[in-house]
Amino acid sequence: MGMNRRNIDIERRSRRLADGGRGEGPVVYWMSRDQRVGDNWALLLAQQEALIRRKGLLVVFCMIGDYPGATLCHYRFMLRGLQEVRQKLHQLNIGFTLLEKSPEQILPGFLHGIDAHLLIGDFDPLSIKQCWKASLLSELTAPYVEVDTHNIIPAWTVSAQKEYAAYTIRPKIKRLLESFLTDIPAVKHHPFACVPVPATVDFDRLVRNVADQAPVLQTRLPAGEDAALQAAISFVHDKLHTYGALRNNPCVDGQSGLSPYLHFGQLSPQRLAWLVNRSEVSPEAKEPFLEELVVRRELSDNFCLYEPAYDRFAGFPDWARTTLNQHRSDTREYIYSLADLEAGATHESLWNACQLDLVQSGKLHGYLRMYWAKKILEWTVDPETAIDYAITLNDRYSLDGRDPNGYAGIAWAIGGVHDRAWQERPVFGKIRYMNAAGCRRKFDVDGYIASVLKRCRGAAG
Ligand code: FAD
Ligand code: FO1
Repeated sequence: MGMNRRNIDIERRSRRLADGGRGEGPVVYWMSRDQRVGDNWALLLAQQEALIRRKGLLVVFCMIGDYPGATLCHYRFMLRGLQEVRQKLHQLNIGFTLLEKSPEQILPGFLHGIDAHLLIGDFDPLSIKQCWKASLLSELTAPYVEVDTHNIIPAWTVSAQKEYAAYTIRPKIKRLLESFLTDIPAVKHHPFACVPVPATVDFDRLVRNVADQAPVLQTRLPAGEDAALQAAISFVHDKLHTYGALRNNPCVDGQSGLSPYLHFGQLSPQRLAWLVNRSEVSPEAKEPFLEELVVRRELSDNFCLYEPAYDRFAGFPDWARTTLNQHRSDTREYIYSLADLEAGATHESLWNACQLDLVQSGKLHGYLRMYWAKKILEWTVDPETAIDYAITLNDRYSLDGRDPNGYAGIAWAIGGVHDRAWQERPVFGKIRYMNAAGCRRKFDVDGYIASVLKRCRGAAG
């Protein structure tokens, strides 16, 4: 790929957030969402600018200890991934430093101190990131450019508004996908040294401490971008061709299992889609997977980017808020507290098995997630409590939690977001209904429950 083709590919995924005075120091990539060296358009843009201006290149990660909903299990997975990032960057003569402070507190001073030439950031629609970005913009002196390297087509390019459903965003994505779904160039060895930045934290000790304290999960998914790419290649080679048929059956391992890698940015969705497209699997077999990976995932980012209330009742569409309001005073046959739900102590054995599975393995099968969240609507006093409990449990226990896919998924299940009105019934109103009987018609519920109990009893030892 010639330099100009490469430049165009890199630059059209970026947007300038602020002008400013370019310092004499290194170009800085503030890494947050996309925690990988390979297939990272933000890093590629940062390197391109550093090469043109003959500057050093530094990657900075600002780690906060109280990321909303995160537990030690999540930090262990993330930090192991960041260890690999640091090592790969070192081999490329690119600097890496982890700052143990919130970005809006530490970045302006840090960048000023090293007289940063330019700041590159990666795109993330979540409100915590929007807050970090807004406060940075008010204090920065260097220019600041944002790159969407989490979506194949940048979220702001796909649509300038909140999309109603998959069928409204799909044509907008399909029209652009051909031109954006390209191969991704590799980062080069960087010829200009970056002034060594005094490490503010003993990174390896931090990783060891977190790893020692975090409870062991059953999934034991190996973290990091090398393992992520291996898992992606194996999925495409071994499971893609049966994905369409098996993906809704929790009793078989028919889904990719790649969401933690995608959530922490250890795997590029573009690389995954590229591998799928290049595989010799039939187009019909590719379609259902690309629909989820590209359309549903980019629809979730669109929802969180353009709906500030993505995690609240106010974010539900009008028809859903109306119908849920009309059924507020319906009798709830069962009411459970957050503690009841967290302990999987309800009257329904399938739901309890789902919750046990989620807690023990840090993951719940995509089909069961829909049923799991909908029952929380049915068994709590009101929809506000339901969305609050569902988000709390999903973010606390799921390795792929704290993600736009989760907020959109829960809003879909409880608030009809991206869905349509269904047959009206108590409590749900016209929100799509799901129950254990419906699951029994789809898969071997008793088999699933038995497998969870066996697996978890084994873990309980
Ligand atoms: P696969 O079926 O193999 O799909 C591959 C990838 O496509 C996924 O990793 C994901 O990035 C994307 N994808 C698949 N289904 C969806 C979907 N419905 N919406 C958006 N993207 C999708 N996904 C998360 O990443 N984090 C969450 O916290 C999360 N919470 C959810 C909560 C509820 C109530 C619901 C209904 C869905 C939720 N999802 C969440 C979406 C989906 O269930 C998961 O992405 C999927 O099950 C992850 O497993 P997988 O990677 O094996 O999926
Ligand atoms: N991003 C950061 O920039 N700093 C953090 O300390 C941080 C912690 C964290 C913990 C758990 C988790 O699931 C995500 C975390 N993230 C952090 C954000 C993550 O990198 C993703 O950007 C978002 O969660 C996805 O939108």
